[in-house]
Amino acid sequence: KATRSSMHWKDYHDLDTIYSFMREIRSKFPNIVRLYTIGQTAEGRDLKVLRISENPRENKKVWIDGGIHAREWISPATVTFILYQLMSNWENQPAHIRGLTWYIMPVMNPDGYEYSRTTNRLWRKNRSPSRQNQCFGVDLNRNFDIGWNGYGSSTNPCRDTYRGSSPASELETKAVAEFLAKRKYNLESYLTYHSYGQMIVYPWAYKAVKVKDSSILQRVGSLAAERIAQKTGTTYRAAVTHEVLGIAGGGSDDWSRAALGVKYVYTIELRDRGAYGFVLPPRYIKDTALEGWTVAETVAQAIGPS
Ligand code: ING
Ligand code: ZN
Repeated sequence: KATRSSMHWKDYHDLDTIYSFMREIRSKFPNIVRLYTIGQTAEGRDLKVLRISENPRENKKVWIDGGIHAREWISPATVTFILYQLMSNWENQPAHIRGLTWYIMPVMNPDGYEYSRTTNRLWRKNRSPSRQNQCFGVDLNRNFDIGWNGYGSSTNPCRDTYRGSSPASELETKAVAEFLAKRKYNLESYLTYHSYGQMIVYPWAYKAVKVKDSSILQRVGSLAAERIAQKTGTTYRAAVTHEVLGIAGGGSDDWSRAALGVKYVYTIELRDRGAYGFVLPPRYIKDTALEGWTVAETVAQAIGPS
């Protein structure tokens, strides 16, 4: 069982190590794991998604992504940890976990992630060049085709929240949106990991309106927060996005609800609350990743067996 792996959660990893880990998982579980390349970035890197499923035709589906924002390194670390939690003990997972189809994309913004690792630690966007001026990058979490109207986003390519030249103008956005649109049948949950703030938030972000099912989303989010507090002692808050983070259009979470009708839609803002902010020291990875896993587990349980 104990295969040697280059992966661990004592430090952050580059894209190659994360992609090797994904290939390793696929070769260890060839019958239930599929590795997709769903597109390429402006700089030519692959966009990779793993599917874990014992019954892709029938199972309810959960999508998990990380690394939409380059500098939020704890997010890919958490999503790879979720993958590890699932696969290190797959045979003993409860029915509500084994009975789901899991789509896992640890790094939605590989160009930005590598740029943050090598050049500018606090880079947020992708790295596509602007046609308007000398600036680079679009905020992928302002680029989805929902409420793409300027609230909480910028028309200026030099800004951190630049929304792009049009909805889904970016290769990353397009690849994810097309992949998911084809698989929206039975897609029960969309989970996207960010940092920081220690919050579990749900739609809407693009308008100050309550989403249908908001009481269920609040209940399941609060339950996840309670379990996190029990496990690691960290306080997370479950809330509506627009109430705690303000209005912002073009988010992937809102898009999954509006365009695909996904029910359990959450953006998870991992640690911390600002002491280290995006530059969370590696000693906090394990517990923070466990908090992220706890949210996924709680949502899986809420969905129930297929
Ligand atoms: N937070 C999110 C951001 O994109 C968010 C908050 C979620 C905004 C959903 C809009 C929609 O700004 C971080 N930390 O990136
Ligand atoms: Zn983010």
